[in-house]
Amino acid sequence: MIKDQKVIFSGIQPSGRITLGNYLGAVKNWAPLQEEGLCLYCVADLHAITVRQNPAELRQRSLTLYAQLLASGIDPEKSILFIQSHVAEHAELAWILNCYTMFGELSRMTQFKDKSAKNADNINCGLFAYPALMAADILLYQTDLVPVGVDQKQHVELTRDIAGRFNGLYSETFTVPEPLMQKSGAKIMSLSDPTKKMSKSDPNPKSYVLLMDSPDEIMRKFKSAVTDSESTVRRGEGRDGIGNLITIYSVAAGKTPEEVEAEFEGRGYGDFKKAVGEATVELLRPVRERTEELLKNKDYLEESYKAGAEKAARLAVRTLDKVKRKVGFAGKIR
Ligand code: AQP
Repeated sequence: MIKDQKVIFSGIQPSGRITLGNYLGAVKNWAPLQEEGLCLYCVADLHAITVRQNPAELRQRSLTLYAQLLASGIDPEKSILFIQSHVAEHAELAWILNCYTMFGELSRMTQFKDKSAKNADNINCGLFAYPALMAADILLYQTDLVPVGVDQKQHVELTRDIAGRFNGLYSETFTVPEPLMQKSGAKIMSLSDPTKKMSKSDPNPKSYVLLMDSPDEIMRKFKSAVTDSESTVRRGEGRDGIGNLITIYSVAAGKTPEEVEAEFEGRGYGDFKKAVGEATVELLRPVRERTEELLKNKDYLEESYKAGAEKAARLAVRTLDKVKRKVGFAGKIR
């Protein structure tokens, strides 16, 4: 495909309600990228069912997430914003790429190991093959850049290997993408166990701050965030909890971690936690309020996701047809 601009793709799963980690590590950075190239962003519902979901909740969370992405500044006139299951080419290319992805490669994926430990009664093939679907998501659009948090870097690297393997076998077919990570906020840790990342599917609600949490809830969650027995606001070995709060405050308030340490020199954890809470409340307030407004306008949301799916499918079909021809599927139907 001849491209006159960079293609940027990313997705987010409606596997829970989105957290401050998802926002700082990924979504917050998506709107500014609209000035850098053609952006495609999706609500990754096909990925979400790799873990058992309640159907009514999944449906509701997908729509809320779609509204949150709009509220975070993604402009459907500039970008292509859609729901993954509305574009059938994702599942179709994923099947083909499954056949070019090795069992050993998938077995090494950290997310698979973590999630199969957490869902021991449901280690399904979809959970195992998740990275091949993610490769399909990215490669369908000839993506150059994939903005992700640190936890997804390994999957983007596997996507690069799959693209390279396919290109090597059948000649240049896919653009080989690069991960794009933020310098700060790429991995926000759990508030109840700061050695683990903050995750929307964590069963402990005290471990995360949600985008839709009220100011009171946010303040309460930071107040009870796990820190340590010291009292200085400084990063350091074994100080994961305080280091995490410094990262959150520095991104929310637009300061460097060094500036944050200097600001809180000689002040206690109580003061600092209050400041982190307040900065987060102000950061999230406009997104929450705009989301609430958008959710009242179901017709607008429906119109927007339908238009997004149509635009995405027009691009996806081009790559998928090329792939089918290259692997040797007979005939031409469009
Ligand atoms: N704690 C985090 N810090 C920074 N970035 C994060 N991301 C996720 N958690 C953090 C980034 O958010 C984007 C969307 O993630 P996803 O929904 O595709 O899946 P995930 O990475 O598995 O996120 P969760 O919240 O942990 O979901 P569950 O609990 O369902 O597994 C990605 O760019 C991710 O890097």
